[in-house]
Amino acid sequence: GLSDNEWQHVLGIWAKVESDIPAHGQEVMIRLFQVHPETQSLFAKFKNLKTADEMKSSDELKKHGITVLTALGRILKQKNNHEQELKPLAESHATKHKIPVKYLEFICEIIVKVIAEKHPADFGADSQAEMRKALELFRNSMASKYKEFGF
Ligand code: 89R
Repeated sequence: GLSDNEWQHVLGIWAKVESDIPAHGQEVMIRLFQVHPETQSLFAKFKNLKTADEMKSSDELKKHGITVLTALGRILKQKNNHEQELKPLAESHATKHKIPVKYLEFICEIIVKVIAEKHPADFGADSQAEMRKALELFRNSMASKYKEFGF
């Protein structure tokens, strides 16, 4: 797990993400689709978006980015006690959307990169390492829930 101090830093950085959730969410989703196009094909509603410009002007994509980062923020704020928030998300992503753990790794890495680009002065190597640790905890919990759901 993370120490109290590490959680404090992680949530301090997350407050910066929350200063503009739509812009961060949009950037994360667009980057995910560009770097890992196989992830875009999982969304019936985004399959038609071809260029970064089309993605940028999609209200649906913007809305989804907000949904994802809001859900992740809620989980991070529970620190090590995220079971209740995490369970329904693990269930839908395992049994309904069928999202491999590998893809969770992709998006977590992209989230770190997007924060680093948007907040270079506040998100140095140590902060990045703390955020990676928090996201790894999230992914590990998702992976173990996935197993419970037989995925
Ligand atoms: C796919 C990661 C993640 C990844 C989908 C992926 C969309 C929160 C992928 C629709 C798909 C497909 C849907 C359905 C979906 O369903 O639980 O409307 N996700 C829905 O047809 C993540 C992460 C978080 C997260 C949510 C929430 C919903 C949702 C909330 C709606 C409610 C529900 C991890 C950061 C594959 C591209 C917090 C990825 F590969 F990146 F890991 N979701 N999603 N997602 Fe998804």
